Amino acid sequence: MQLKWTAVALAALTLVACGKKEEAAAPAAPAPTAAAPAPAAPPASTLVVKIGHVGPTSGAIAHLGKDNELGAKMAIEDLNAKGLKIGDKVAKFELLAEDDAGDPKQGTAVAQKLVDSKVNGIVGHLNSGTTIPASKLYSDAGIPQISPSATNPKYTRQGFKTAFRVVADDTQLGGTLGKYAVETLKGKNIAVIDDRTAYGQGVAEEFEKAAKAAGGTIVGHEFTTDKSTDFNAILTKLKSAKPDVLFFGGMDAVGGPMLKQVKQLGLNVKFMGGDGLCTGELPKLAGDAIGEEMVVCAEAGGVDGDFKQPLEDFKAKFKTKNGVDVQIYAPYVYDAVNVLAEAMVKAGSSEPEKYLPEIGKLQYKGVTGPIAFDEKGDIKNGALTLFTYKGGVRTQIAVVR
Ligand code: ABU
Repeated sequence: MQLKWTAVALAALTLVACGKKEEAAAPAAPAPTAAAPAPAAPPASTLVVKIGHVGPTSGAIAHLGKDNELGAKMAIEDLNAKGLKIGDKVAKFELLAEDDAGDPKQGTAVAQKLVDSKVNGIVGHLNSGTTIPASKLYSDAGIPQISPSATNPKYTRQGFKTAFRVVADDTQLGGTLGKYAVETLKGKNIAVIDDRTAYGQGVAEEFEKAAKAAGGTIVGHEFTTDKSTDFNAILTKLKSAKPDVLFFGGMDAVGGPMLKQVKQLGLNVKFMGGDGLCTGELPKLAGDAIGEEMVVCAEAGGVDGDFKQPLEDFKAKFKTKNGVDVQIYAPYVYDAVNVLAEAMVKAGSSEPEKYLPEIGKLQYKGVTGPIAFDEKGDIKNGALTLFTYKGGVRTQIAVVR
């Protein structure tokens, strides 16, 4: 669970980060001699395929953006090592990685940059708040987009044929967690805080609906932002309502400091959250306020049975290669890139309009389990994994559908 962003990982990212890195001058080639002939130009039968990736690799959740980007880089390396053929050409995949800082405006700016670069497909963005506005640009350009982590239902409900998602959505996440709060954790008085982002607000509303439907009472719902650090006023107000469960709709960068203040105020609650909270980084952000089995959260995907081993193998390879553990969604990014490649192989083309129809027909066996899409572009039969933290380590409770 050690989650330091090591020099190894940084060095790995440097190789791929930002489209602009691709423009860096290559070292001068040595003059050809009899002993060292000039390197051969790529054969004419090579097809360059550009995959765009976008996530917040700067800002408060940069650890999650970098996690996703490393998943994309691993997929590109593996695809190139396989020498995949698209039609009669050997594909050479290139990663154009961009940083949206989790900001909707920056998200659309980098999306336009990738559209202008004529990428063949997009994996991203990480946040719902950036994925949804960017999806209009990709749709207008006809470029297939797969989000590995944006869970707001709206993303796939805009009628865009180009939008796909390889994780469950907030209806399933919030709904499952709301029911779990009442039926399993036996919560009666439930408090809710959300960060007013597309993700935080959406997942909190779904949680609240499901908790009420299961017989729980919502004793208060307060609001914060995705940049806040002081929660004393809202926590003090909620404390007076004597909650036994507190749900937070937001990301770990805010949830960690919030947990510290929950502890300082002596609030005795089960602290719940969706996938944005459920990261490997949370124990570092919350310190000893993480408690022992006090936090319950869910990842918007999950595997059981025979599918467990491929995911474990991926996580081990990720650690070896990058020197850091998977935070949460890197394996989903890895699969999303491979889904795009598989659809191109099936179509015999990397042209977006030719391979787009193949994405919806795929039955892909990924490291995160089987992937097939419904008519909206959402994963069929998506699973969730419930986690808690024991001894400061993210520990699986159950996989649920
Ligand atoms: N699903 C949590 C993190 C990303 C998002 O949906 O904003």
